[in-house]
Amino acid sequence: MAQGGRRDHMPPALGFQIAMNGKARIFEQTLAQLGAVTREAAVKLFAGLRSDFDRDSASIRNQVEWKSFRDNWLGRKSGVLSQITDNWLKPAEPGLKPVVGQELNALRGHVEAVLEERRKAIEVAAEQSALARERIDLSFPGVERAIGTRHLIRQTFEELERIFLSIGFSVVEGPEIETPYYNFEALNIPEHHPARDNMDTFYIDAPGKPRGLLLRTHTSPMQIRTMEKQKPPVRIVVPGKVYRRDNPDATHNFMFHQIEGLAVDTDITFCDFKGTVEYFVREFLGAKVKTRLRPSYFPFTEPSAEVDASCHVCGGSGCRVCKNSGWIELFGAGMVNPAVYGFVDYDPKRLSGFAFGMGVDRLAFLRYGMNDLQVLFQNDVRFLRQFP
Ligand code: 2U9
Repeated sequence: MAQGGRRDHMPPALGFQIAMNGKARIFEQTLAQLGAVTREAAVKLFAGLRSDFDRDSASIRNQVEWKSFRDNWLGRKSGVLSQITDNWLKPAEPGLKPVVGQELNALRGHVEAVLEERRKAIEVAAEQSALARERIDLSFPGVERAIGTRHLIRQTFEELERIFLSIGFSVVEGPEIETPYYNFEALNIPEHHPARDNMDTFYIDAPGKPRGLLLRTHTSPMQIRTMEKQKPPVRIVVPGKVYRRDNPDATHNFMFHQIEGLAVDTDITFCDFKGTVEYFVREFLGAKVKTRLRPSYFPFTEPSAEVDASCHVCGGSGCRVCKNSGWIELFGAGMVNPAVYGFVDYDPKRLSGFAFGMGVDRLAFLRYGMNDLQVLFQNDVRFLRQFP
């Protein structure tokens, strides 16, 4: 398709690859100018146009090209067929007019029919390729959404709660921000009591509270609140977060988790206390584990005890976990100090009870043989995935 040759350089589908005579396209000239003075010559010109049309229409690829091609052939002002009407038919010699008219009508019918055929073919092809593109492959594997697992601390809480629920305790929860009264005084820890030393915490200025508020150092305030509201018998466990001013290391943190328990009734004895503690230890660490009580001190219990369990790793013969003692310190407990009843309007002559408090992080730490408490708070999935 050399320039100045028989074809111009327009893309074929635009429909201008039509025979030229000198400079002008043939339909821009009259038949006389083209030297077509006989029927045969006119018929031959139409045949040439038709074959140009057929060739170019075959190369239309999409709807945009089709529209442009249609306008070039059927456009009302400058379409090929309009120009043939103006330049060939209208000025034709009277003797040629009928044949030019017939040929023109035949060409128009052909052009319209082929264009319609091409339009449908392009539409079908476009639909098919859209279908292929948008086809949904039902055999394709679905998107797997990881829903996560419960944190080891949450799992341990649930295990502890299950054990105490099974022997008639209820679970209650309370606020993490407390008043100094509920956190200390009502628990028989007056100001300047040495027990406050290891319960230093975070204080919050609050309007109307000259002594401020604090982050609770144990969940015990909730036992006081429960006894204030509820008459005995009381059998509750209180799980939750507690805070102390501590520097984080492998065995300490400024926030940790506790579950505390309280049972108060008219005839609760040290025997009930011991039996409950032993039942719990066996449920939590295994039927073979033995329990030992050592004397201790807490302002809110009297007498107080540390509860030890025979080492669940070596069975009591001595190992690294129990530091060769055969025993592991589990938690603190005791009979409720009668002084506490005075703060909640319970009658200390008629009532007795026991209480205990355990660090949940420490229990998980012991049970799973961990060596660093901090992994519980870092949320590294390599750790979390070990406890599905
Ligand atoms: C009331 C009466 C008594 C709760 C108790 C302990 C012993 C205890 C510590 C264990 C490790 C706290 O997490 S820890 O640091 N707790 O040893 N707690 S008796 O006694 C109460 C509580 C509330 C009204």
